[in-house]
Order: sequence, then C-alpha cells, then structure tokens
Amino acid sequence: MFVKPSRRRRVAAAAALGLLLAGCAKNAPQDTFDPAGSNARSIDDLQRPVFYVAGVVGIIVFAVVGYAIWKFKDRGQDIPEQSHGNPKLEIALTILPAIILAAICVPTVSQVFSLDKKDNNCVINVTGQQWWWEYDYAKGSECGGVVIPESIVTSAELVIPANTDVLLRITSRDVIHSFWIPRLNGKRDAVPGRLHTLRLQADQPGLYTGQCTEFCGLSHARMRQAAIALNTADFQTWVTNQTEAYTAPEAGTAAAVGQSTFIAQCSRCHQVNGLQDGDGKPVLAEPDLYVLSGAAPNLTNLLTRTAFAGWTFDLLTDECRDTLWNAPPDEFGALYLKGVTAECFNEANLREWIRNAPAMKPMYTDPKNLGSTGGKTRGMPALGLTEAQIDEIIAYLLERK
Ligand code: HEC
Ligand SMILES: [Cu+2]
Repeated sequence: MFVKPSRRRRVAAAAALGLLLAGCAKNAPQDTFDPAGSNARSIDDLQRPVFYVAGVVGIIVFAVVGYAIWKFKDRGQDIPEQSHGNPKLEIALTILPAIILAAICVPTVSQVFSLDKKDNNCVINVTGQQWWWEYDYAKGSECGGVVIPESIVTSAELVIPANTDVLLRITSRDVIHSFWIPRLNGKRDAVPGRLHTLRLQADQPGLYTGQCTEFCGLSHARMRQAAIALNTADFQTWVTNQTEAYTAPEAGTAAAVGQSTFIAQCSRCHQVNGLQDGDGKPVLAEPDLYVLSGAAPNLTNLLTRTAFAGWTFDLLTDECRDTLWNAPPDEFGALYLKGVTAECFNEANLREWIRNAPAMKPMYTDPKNLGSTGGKTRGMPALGLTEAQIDEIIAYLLERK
C-alpha cells in the first residue's frame, strides 16, 4: 500500500510520542508526580491546580497569538488603521493576572513556610562531596520512637523509619551539590559552609531513589542516593546492627588476613568502627590527609547496604536487587535487613572497584594531576593491589555486617 511520505512521518511521530509517554509511565522510580510521603504530597497537591490554571492561560495565549498570526498575515493588504491605547482593556489585563498571581501566591507562600518547619526529634546530618553522600545520625535523636544510642555514620543509603518526619541538615565538603529524593520531597542545595534543612517522610516501607541534582563535576551523574524506609521494629533492628560492638575475625581465617591487608591498604582513608591493630591500638582513618573533600565513606557495615560509590554500583546481583525493589511494603524490611547474603553478593562489582576504582567512576585521580590539589585525590585512587590481596579484603568485608 502506498502511504504519502508526510502521512508516514506523522504516523512515525505519533508512534514515537506514544512510546515516549509509555516509557514515562512505566518503571519511573523517580517520579515527582507520584508522591510517596506527606511532604511530597503537599507539593503535588499545590502544583496540580497551579498547573491546570497555568495550562488554561497558556492555551488561551497560544490560541490568540495563533489567531492573530493567521488573521493579520501579510497578504499584500493595506496597512490597517493605527490605534493607540485602550484603557479598559489595559486595566483589565493588569488586574486579572494580578488576581491569578495573588491566588497562587497565598497557598504557595504558606506551603513554603509549612515545609520549612524544623521542630523534629529525628535529626540526620547529610554531607555531600565529590561524589557521594554521607549520613550521620545524631546521637540522642529519637526517630519514630527509636533512640539513636551513638552516632551512626554511613553512606549511599539513608535509612529512615517509615511514617515519621525526619529532619536532614544538609551541607557540603567541597562544591555545591543538591539532595533530591523526588517521591519524598523537593530538592535542597548542599552548600559548603551553610546548613540547609529538608524534611523527609515516607508513608510505607520501601526504597526511594534519588540523585544529586546540581552539576558537581566529572562524576556528577554517578552521585546517586536512596532512602530506605523501614517500619519501627525493623528500624530498631537496623540501629542495633549498626551500633553493635566490633568483633575481630577469628585468627587464622582468610578474613583475619584481610583485616591486616585492610589496615595496611584502606584504613588511612576508610574508618571501620572498633578496628584495632595488632597492639590493640584503635585504627583511625585520616582521609583529610589524602582526599580533597577530607572524607571517605565509613565502611563499618558496608554489606548492609545494597549499592556503593554514590549508590551507583550494585552490591546485590540483578535478580536479588529486583526482588528487593519489587518487594511489597510488609516484606521489604525483612528482606533489606538480610543485607548482602552470599548468594546475592555481586562480587564482580566490588572486586573491580577495589582493583581500579577510577576505571568505574572517573575521579581525576590521575597521579600526574595531583599537583594542584597538594597530592590529595578526588575520590578513590587505584591502589595497585594483587588479586590475592583483593580476595583477602573481600573475605574481611563479607564478615562485616
Ligand atoms: C586515598 C584514600 C582512599 C584509600 C586508600 C581507599 N579508598 Fe576507598 N574510597 C575513597 C573515597 C574518597 C571513596 C568515595 C568515592 C566515591 O564514591 O565517589 C571511596 C569509596 C570506597 C567504597 C564505596 C563505599 C560507599 O559506601 O560508597 C568502597 C567499598 C571502598 N572505597 C573500598 C576501599 C578498600 C577496600 C580500600 C583498600 C583496598 C580502599 N577503599 C582504599 C578513598 C580511599
Ligand atoms: Cu553532587
């Protein structure tokens, strides 16, 4: 059958648009139009009517402009009679938008103030840096009835109690970043030297993804984050796990060898809480001496998290990740608290990272470029370890959860 090219093009365009829209509707974990908590919902409740009003105004404006273009197109006709001024129309067109803007302004301003309420017992300090987020749960905070017994420092995943308003205090150690979990609230910039607050609340247990939304350098696209909401009992279990005392691996095991390799190779940058050297002295990380931002992720309970390095690379195999992501709310917590089990461990990702991190995530850690930063790296350098050393470290990390 012969189809005119113009018609074919129109059909193709319609099909492409259809596909695009279908793509939006399916598998969109960062959909602002699908709020999952009270803060995000109050924004959504406001933006929808505003969008409709603005949409109607937009359609009217486009229609009038279109009509004028069509009607007064130059067809060689005489120049029409020139007129000047129409006070009635001008006054009407000044007052009408003023009324519309005032009507939108009142709920918007009151919304801004209500979202900015800072009274909260659950305070989590959030620090952005190139290119990951650090979370520090303030000691003594009360989150959904659970008291944080000592500061918990973690990265990649922000674990929060479901159905509870938590207050984030956001800052940055280097450049400006922006914290955003679209289904839980709007964006908040992380600015060095300033503290900005943001509330998060999730109605149900589950996983809510987000990403840094202020361009922050080379690996900006690999600076993601997730909020993990757990019910109160599961959140209590998580807090207890995170604050458990350190247990050294049994002497003679692969993990014990891994502990010494870790001390030799990793702990100048990465803290593992409670770790001691052979003489029983605490091993304390000094990332400020080696890393430009002055920090590196705390690795105490690495394998309780599901992804690493700016929540970009999975610690779970694809299958286990899909199971977790799609778990119904009442099963999610138990599954998450299992951490990275042996059968779900995505070993290839972690090995590759320890072997050569900058190959997975560009980080300006080229030794030739360190002159301008006083020898400090942005992000994690390649350490030139042997495969045997990597085995030892993995065995050690697998025990730490
Ligand atoms: C010179 C400092 C430095 C050294 C030494 C170092 N790292 Fe890192 N590491 C970093 C920095 C900085 C990051 C954050 C990089 C990012 O996500 O962009 C990081 C990230 C990581 C992460 C991801 C953690 C998370 O929660 O996102 C793991 C795992 C890791 N390093 C393991 C190791 C291991 C194992 C060693 C020792 C073999 C090691 N690192 C040595 C600086 C270092
Ligand atoms: Cu960033």
